[in-house]
Amino acid sequence: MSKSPLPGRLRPGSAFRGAVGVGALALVAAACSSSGHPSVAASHAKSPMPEMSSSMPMASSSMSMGGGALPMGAERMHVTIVSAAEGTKVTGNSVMVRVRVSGYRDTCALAGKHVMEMEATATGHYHVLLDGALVNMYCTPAAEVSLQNVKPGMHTLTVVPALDDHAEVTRNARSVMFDYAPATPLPALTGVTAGTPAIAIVSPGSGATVSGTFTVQVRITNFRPSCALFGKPNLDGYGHWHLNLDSAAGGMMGMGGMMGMSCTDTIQASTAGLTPGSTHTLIALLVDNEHAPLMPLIAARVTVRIGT
Ligand SMILES: [Cu+2]
Repeated sequence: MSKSPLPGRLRPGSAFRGAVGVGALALVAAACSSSGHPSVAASHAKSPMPEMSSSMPMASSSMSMGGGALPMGAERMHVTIVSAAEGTKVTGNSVMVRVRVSGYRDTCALAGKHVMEMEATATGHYHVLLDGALVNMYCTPAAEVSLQNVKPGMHTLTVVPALDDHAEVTRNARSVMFDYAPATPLPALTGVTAGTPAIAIVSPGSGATVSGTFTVQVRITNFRPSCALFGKPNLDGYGHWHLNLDSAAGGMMGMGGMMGMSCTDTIQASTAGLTPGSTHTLIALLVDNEHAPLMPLIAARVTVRIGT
């Protein structure tokens, strides 16, 4: 996989930072685009977001980050940064951001699910970005962001309301700057070389029935999952994994169907929003720090039945 950001390759985050500034435009542009997710992963492109190289990188990338048209009501999804206060000096090696969500119900249980048009903006979660790069999705009143591999100095945290399919309401994003002045700086992590990375699903087993909240366990080899590196520049041999429902080829680098991401060998998944008796495919895929799937795709799949 690629090393730290290559010249000429836009990081999703750096483009997103621009997109926040043109949020209103992005919303209009997204509303005009056809619905559905552009298939990024399916193109087997090396760059996670090839459409960024188009002649309108900002509008195009924000549409891509939005995963297509934003449904009606998305403009009512708001977030407030309760803390940290603007200019806060952070001497520890993580920063806590407290968030209040309004206009929608904050939940991770429906992430990656197809939620009907009229209800699509009733639920969602929020994304946290560090210096414009996506760290993770959250559905709790507070989010802790590691400052591993972050240089001392001023940095920007951005909180964005997100739909269940991870489409971002960029117009309603909120940002705060903080001053990272570590008392005891973390040693920087550097890339490692290992064999060919692999991932396997240990449980549930093929054909298993799953209900409510259930655990998906994987076995990862030749790869170092790291939560501290979520959203940081890529390092060889490091990343994490995403659990997707039915597809790894949706918009936003395949994140349209993402139920969650993990840096351990388990993730808690939910059958909320899925029809009892239906069958679905769970896909565990290895991704880099910037959330782009490793290419060629390294993924494991298991088909499960949704219980009552
Ligand atoms: Cu991720």
